[in-house]
Amino acid sequence: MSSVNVEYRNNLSIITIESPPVNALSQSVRSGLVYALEAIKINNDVEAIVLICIGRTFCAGADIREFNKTPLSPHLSEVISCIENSDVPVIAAMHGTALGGGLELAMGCHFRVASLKAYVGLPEVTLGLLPGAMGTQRLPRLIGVKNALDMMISGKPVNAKTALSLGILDQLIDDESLLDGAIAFANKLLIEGKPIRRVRDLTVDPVSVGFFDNYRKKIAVKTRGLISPEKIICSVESSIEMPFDEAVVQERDFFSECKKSSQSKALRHVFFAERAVAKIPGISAEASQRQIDEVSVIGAGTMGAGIAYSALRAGFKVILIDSERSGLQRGKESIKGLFEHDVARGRIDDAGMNEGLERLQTTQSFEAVANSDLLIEAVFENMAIKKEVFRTLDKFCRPGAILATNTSTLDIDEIAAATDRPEDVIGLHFFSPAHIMRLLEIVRGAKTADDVLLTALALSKQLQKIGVVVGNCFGFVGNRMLHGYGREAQLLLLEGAPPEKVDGVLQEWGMAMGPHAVFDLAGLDVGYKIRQERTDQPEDPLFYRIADMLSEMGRFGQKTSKGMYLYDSGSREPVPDPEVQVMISREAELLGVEQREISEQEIIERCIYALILEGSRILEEGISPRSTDIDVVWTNGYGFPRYRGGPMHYADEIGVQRVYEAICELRDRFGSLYWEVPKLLENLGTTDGKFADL
Ligand code: 3H9
Repeated sequence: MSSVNVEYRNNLSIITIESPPVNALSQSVRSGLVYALEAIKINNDVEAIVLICIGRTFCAGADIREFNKTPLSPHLSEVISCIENSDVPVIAAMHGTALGGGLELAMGCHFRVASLKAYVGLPEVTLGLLPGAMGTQRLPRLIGVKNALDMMISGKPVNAKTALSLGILDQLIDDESLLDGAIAFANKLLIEGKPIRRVRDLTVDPVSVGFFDNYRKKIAVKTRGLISPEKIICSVESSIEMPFDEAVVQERDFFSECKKSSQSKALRHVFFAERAVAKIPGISAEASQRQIDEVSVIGAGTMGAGIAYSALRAGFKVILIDSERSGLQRGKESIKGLFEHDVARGRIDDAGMNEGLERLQTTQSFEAVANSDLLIEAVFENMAIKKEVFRTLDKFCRPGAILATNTSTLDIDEIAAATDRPEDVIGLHFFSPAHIMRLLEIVRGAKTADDVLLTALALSKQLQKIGVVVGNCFGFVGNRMLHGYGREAQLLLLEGAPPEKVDGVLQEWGMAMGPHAVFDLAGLDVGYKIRQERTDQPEDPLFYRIADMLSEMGRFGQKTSKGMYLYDSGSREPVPDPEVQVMISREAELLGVEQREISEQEIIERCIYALILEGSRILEEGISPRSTDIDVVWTNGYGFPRYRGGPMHYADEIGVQRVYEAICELRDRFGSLYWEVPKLLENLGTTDGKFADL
């Protein structure tokens, strides 16, 4: 349901948009606005118009769901032009988040006021787009080229105070009285006889010679592989070089080019996938969340400290528990260090840090955590140790407390069985560094209660993370898929592709880091220990051969300055090591693997198709209910390029049939130990199916 209403108050008219949940500018809102403006036009008593929204926010932009359909009239730019051409002043009154087309609409108004807590921004770049309703032309006119580019290229909204100082807003208003404040602002304008200010008529301040080239260079690394940032820059360049009307035609062409691109489709896919994860199929309608006020973290190592810090930043009371006094001291210091780092970055002030540290308690005694609502175990990745911790928690914790394990691979049901309350046990798989990484795998055990799952999902939001519910199996979704991806990266070494080539090709393809650099970062010993503990390893002497050898040599990666690569002291830059290359060649000879020139295409297909194959198995086994969940895991936790939408969307985009056929070829070439094709993939591949349709 969406509506645009007009109300008359004395000499003013108030246009109200109500289109839940976020007042997106759908076709019905756009046409409602045009009708409203026409109705007001014939009322000669109206001297000013206030445009405001009902609900939690001002317009959050164009309706993204319409982008897959044929554009419907009126176009947002036409609506904005109608507003700007109005003979009486129009004042946008914003609250919540005025984003994308929402801010463009406001910039078409003659004045802008906003509540103190409002945010405004042009985040189109995050959807692979550029502002397409004249935003690339109006924002530079309002706040200058550099500031406008910074906002559009980062896509990050700015708060109301910053927006006022930049010149986007004309006045801030108390949150409770936005409409009254906007009306008072309008009346003041009329009394003072302030002329209408049309942003299109402003001129853009010139920039220095070479400014745009330097800007391009500055953002090159961050925007690697993306199409829309360059379009934004070109469009902003035109705001200086072309008349407004010509520049907006070009902007519109750029917009439709970007909208059609596979990058934008992928980024829009991720946008909706990230919202869909919170809707878990099959949850009882009666289930409600449990109350969480106090969180205890067991284990004060790097992971435990990172989790504790996230919980403190989210406002929880936190107890950190460790058997070693020295471990607790280290944990406390690292939490303090994380706070200080955020203070230095301006993310929190001193008072916030001190208040946060006051909410932290440390202890060596399990009795101290008896009343906690949520307990997160983050001890060494070993089943016997974890079971012991859960037996102890079962003994001490109050009934109804949620007992979570941060295991990255182990069987949740086996851990839960160490307690008399398996329904309260859940996996919360944080990624390292826990206070930074957005992904949280929420592992549902066979007996995990629905209200525990709901609470975990709500918690992920409070921690500002994306919680994805996954089933219980070795490595869950992310690490299970990583296993196949890493295996291929390892095999490619023996077959003749040097580590820097494998990494370079995959990075160029879009991965945030190459797999060998990732394993060096995570610690080669970590994967080694996990493989040692597994009883179902394939009988293949080539399997993770090089990684295991390096680990046995004590070359664990960055932390020992040597792994697959060499690292200069204090540097994270991987340097190829000729000794490793000699070792790989020698090992290949010993194992009878013939080395050859390996093409870039083969590197990409072997690694990425291994991901898709494992993703298919995960779907077939019901470990993930939706392919979109897998995409969210990989784009948020493993550096898979968002602009490719995640492995399953990527398969849909290039054609599942093509992927299926290539995997069949790989199976015929390398055998079915790793490349056995699951029925689900075969069905999709032979019926022109898509993962999105499952
Ligand atoms: C644009 O404007 C292009 C123009 O330049 C040119 C046009 C010609 N459309 O995030 P939430 C849905 S591009 C449709 O959970 P929150 C969302 O899917 C756009 N639907 O809430 C979800 O649905 P469901 C530029 C949208 O409070 C529900 O609303 N704008 C849109 O955590 C709640 O969303 C943006 O990129 C939309 N534009 O966060 C802003 N936005 O309940 C995108 C949301 O069925 N939006 N939905 O799952 C956001 O960043 C956040 O939604 C917002 C609220 C911060 C607003």
